Amino acid sequence: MKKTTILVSVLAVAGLFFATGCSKEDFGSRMFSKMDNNGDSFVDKKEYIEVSTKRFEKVDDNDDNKVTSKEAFENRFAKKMPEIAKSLFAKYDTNKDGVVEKSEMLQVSEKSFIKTDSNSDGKLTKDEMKVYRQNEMFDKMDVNSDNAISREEFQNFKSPFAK
Ligand SMILES: [Ca+2]
Ligand SMILES: [Ca+2]
Ligand SMILES: [Ca+2]
Ligand SMILES: [Ca+2]
Repeated sequence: MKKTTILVSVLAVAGLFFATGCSKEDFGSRMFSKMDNNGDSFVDKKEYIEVSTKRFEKVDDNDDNKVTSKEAFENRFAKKMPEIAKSLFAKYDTNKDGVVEKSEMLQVSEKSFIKTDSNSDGKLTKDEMKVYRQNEMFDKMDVNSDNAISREEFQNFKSPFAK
């Protein structure tokens, strides 16, 4: 169950980068530098949560701090990757009422930060992110194991958690 949470949040970030296909190294470092806002080579909890918040605000079309299923599925990302959007929505909607409130999103993000911070020092290094995000999910998606994810592999990837 915990693994599911991590993988799903990985998928969200990965979606930003795989649209055009990229190498394994690229994937890790681009994601990391995107999250490391102040460039100190650590991603702290604030930075981590900021990324989730920005994503949330982007999807929350009418700015009421709630993401309805309509908002969640009628955007470019969801149309391109409906399976991922579905898993994400289910993951964030912790009370299963069909709406993701900002407080739910923050809770889930905080949990996944704690899980990724394997030495519990409150900061994520590139390596910690690598272990948790890059490998787990990259290997799942890299169907032919050539260490690169093609656009096709990305598009064919079906979340094992979607019904
Ligand atoms: Ca930082
Ligand atoms: Ca809304
Ligand atoms: Ca909810
Ligand atoms: Ca750490």
